[in-house]
Amino acid sequence: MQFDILTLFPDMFQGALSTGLLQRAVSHGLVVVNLHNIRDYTHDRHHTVDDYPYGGGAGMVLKPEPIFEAVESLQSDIPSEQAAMLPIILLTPQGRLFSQQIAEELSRHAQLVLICGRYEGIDERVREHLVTDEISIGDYVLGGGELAAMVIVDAVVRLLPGVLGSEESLLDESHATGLLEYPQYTRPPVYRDWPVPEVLLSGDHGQIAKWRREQAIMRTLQRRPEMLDRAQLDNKEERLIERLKQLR
Ligand code: 6GU
Repeated sequence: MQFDILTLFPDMFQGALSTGLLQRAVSHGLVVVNLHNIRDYTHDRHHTVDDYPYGGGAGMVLKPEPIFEAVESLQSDIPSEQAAMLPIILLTPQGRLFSQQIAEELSRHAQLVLICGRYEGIDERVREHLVTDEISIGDYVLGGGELAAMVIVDAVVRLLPGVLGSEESLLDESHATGLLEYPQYTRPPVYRDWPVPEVLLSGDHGQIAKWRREQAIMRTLQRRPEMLDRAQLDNKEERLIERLKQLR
């Protein structure tokens, strides 16, 4: 899978790309990340990327020309049928809220273009005539789309076949199951005064799976009850939840 990231601050990505899961995915050839400095697509002697807003007001607005030229240059590198399908995603607090489901959806594409917004805004014609999707990573304001782009690349890359050690680690995890994760323990069996739940030491894998599922349901009910509306639960689990709700 290939990511083409348009940014004014390509250096911000070096840490994220040179450590951990992403570094491994890149070095194994599972992922290609190309960073494109928007400033390189200017033609004036000062490499101007922004300008004053028409109508006045605070702050600067990213100019449309370098962004159009950068994206069109990428589109011209691939067959036109592919270019017509290529997602051009603007990272902005005004976008649709990023989620595991959107990560899964994006992971099915062979290539994504991510445009990192900066400053107080971006010329609306970029939205209207170039961008195919707008994504936000949460209800707070960042200085720019770079950190959001890294969040999206991380969440998408770990879904790609061959990136995680065992494929199983995807199946159990929060948001994939629609539940929060069950508590995990490792050695020692007693730390200070605090023992590991006995069932986990029992070797009874049936009981362990049952306990974990119950813990995941209880934790979700406590912390994110709205997630239970969309979780896949059997009748017995539905009854457990009703009983737990009575206890509260
Ligand atoms: Cl994608 N960009 C910015 N600037 N702020 C954000 C965001 C994106 N998502 C949440 N806050």
